[in-house]
Amino acid sequence: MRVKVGGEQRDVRTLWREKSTIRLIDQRILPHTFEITSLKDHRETAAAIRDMVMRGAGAIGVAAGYGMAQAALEAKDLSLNEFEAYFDAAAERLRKTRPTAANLFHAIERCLDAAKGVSVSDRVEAVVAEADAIAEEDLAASKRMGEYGNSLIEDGACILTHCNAGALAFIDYGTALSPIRSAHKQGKRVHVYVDETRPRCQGARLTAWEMEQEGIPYSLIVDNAAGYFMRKGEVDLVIVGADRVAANGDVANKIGTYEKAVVAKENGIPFYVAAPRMTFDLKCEKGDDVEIEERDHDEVRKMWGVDEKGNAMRILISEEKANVRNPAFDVTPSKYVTAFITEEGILEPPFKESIRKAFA
Ligand code: RI2
Repeated sequence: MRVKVGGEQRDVRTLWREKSTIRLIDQRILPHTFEITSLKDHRETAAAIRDMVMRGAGAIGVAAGYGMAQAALEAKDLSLNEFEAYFDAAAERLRKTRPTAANLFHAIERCLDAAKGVSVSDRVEAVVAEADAIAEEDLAASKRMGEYGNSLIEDGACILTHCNAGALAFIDYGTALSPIRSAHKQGKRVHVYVDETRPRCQGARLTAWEMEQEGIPYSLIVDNAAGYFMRKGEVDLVIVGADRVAANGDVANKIGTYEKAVVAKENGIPFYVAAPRMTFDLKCEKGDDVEIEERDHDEVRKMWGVDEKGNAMRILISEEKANVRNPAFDVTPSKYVTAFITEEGILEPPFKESIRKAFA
């Protein structure tokens, strides 16, 4: 993606590998501060996934793959038995970071499968190559989702999106925002309604920032306003990303997605989910089988921001010990999904068949 840093335009990926170090944009401090940070070993990478230094299903999948590559490199001088024990423990550590996004588990399994060579050095080489391949595939998939999804966007369209399924949620381009980028680049006039997406405000902090960087017209709205604009006829289509799609087409995505989908259907507005192969979990039969992450209660009680002098701060907005529930995701039943935008094309209902045909 193109970003403006200190008055200069610069092309940057969300995260990348430099030997055994991962370099990435620190998403916790955007949009107020743009900073590239480093993760030196797989333990730091696991902590960064858990603490959401980077987030988004695609990005955490790539980070998990890179984390496996780091673990392999850390163990390169061990005996074969010791290597296996170290590598399996690293996989377990990375698996425990965030439970919902399918990409994370697919990436770890792919790296475990790659580590089958006879010698430790063969295994290290294969794992590093696999991690790099995952990143490049994700990049190619998001570009293709952009091209396919662009065909669904008419000149003048108003598009609602939830959370951040943009370049920051991937290596670049994104899922839901990739078609919007393509449409804008092609000269179509689009307007994006950006849900703020409490509690972590990925819409307000990240999607709005991406729209600013690209010069795509948008309006930031509070989560509660989406229904208002849909009912008024000001939204032509909804595009969201996904953290896991079950074999029957049920979608686990950021909390609040379900409500948007129901209101879209009620108002006859198409509801699209943009997701690559790595987000589909064909072993998961239905959405109710997806583990939904519950996060820290302080995410609901408090908000992050900067004061008028630009100093970062976190403020309490409720009773200090307010009783809280904080599910990070919800499940949208497939009947509310108009179609999936994937790197294999647009998948239409019946989804059991179209998903199996595209990805089995
Ligand atoms: P991609 C986010 O979760 C949201 O659920 C968002 O829709 C999804 O990841 C985007 O992932 P979080 O990681 O579909 O910010 O773009 O909690 O890969």
